[in-house]
Amino acid sequence: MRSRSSWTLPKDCRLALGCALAAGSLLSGCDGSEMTARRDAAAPAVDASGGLPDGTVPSLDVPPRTDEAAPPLDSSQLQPDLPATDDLAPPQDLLPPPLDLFPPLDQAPPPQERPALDSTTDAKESNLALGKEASQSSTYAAGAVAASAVDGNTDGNFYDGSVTNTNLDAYAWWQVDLQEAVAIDTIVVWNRTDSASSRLSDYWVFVSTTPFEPLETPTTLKNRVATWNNHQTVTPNPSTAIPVGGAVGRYVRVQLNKTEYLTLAEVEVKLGNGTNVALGKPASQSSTIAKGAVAASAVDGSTDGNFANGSVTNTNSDPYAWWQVDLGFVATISSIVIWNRTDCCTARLSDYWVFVSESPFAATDTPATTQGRAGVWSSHQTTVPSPSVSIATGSVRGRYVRVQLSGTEYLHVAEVQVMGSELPPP
Ligand SMILES: [Ca+2]
Ligand SMILES: [Ca+2]
Repeated sequence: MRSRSSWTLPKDCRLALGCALAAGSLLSGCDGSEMTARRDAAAPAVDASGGLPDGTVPSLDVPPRTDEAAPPLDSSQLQPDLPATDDLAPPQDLLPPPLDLFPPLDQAPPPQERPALDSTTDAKESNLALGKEASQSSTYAAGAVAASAVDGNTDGNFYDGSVTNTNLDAYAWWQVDLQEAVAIDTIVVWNRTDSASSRLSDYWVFVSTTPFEPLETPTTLKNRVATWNNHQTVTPNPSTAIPVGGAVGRYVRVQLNKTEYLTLAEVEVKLGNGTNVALGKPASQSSTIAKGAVAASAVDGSTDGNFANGSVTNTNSDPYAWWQVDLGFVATISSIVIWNRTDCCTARLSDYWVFVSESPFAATDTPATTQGRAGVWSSHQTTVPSPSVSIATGSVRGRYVRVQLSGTEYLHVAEVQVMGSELPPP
């Protein structure tokens, strides 16, 4: 809460000081009335609706937040429905084909002939399992290795060489090590499509930061501490998107609930946005130009960029002016959303850096000293947020988030949202 009685100078002095400040480019693009408006907003005279002193209520044309703009696609939208091959296949097709029916290795399509991904970078961002180390309870044939479910190819035709296949194991399983604990939003399981798809009709999905042991079963895992579980009894046709709700884990296992061959075309692990872990956390900045423009204004939950409405930060014209927040814990961060001031001076936020680290930043740190530091994630932004920009961070780990200008200028932000999830202690 900011003080409502912080300004005690007579009005004439207020205007004079406001003009003087404007003349010194303290608030370039704003005349003295802007400072007056700001001070009036902090004075008891302002009405509770946050209206301006002249009685009008500013309207902001705020586009929807980018993290809400794209609803997750339903897997059925991604792939046309395929015929239920089980209904068509004769009973003997329910067994894995004899080895001589497997495509000879020398005839298997070389990797470069597989469908090309639109963008390797984009695919890695959307599917964290891609290319990670996978294993399974056993491997039926050389062409059906565990890695086939993380090769980026969802083709479910076994003979195209991108489908896994275990032996007829009790509680056959497949799993992947993501190499880092992340907050998972969705796991998409892609089934074999050419036959035998009904083998994947009763299975579990587990997520944990603790590795799964080879002999663990759904019976033991569903009660294991700190292990997220989900029981599926619908056959993916060809895929099922399973909501995980931000459960944090490094290891993902798909395991049958019976003795059966386990075949998977692909398993995709998609990250969640998490929640705004910066909300209400301790924030600081290089300096504060006025009591109403404190660092906490950027983590108060209001993205209102109108300075007069009292939810925007403002430093002095400092060299490498900065704002930062301490999340209070190490989080896995998926994106950082920066909301700009909107009533004026938006171009001040046209050349800045965003830093993330597990270690605190020093007050004297500059972009030059910070950007190359070990353990610091950094992003250089040269586009003015209008009014906001969502900066994808992959799944970076960090506790401290800093926004810092590249030069000497006033820094003001309406809000900084750090989307992510708290990580359990290592
Ligand atoms: Ca595959
Ligand atoms: Ca705010």
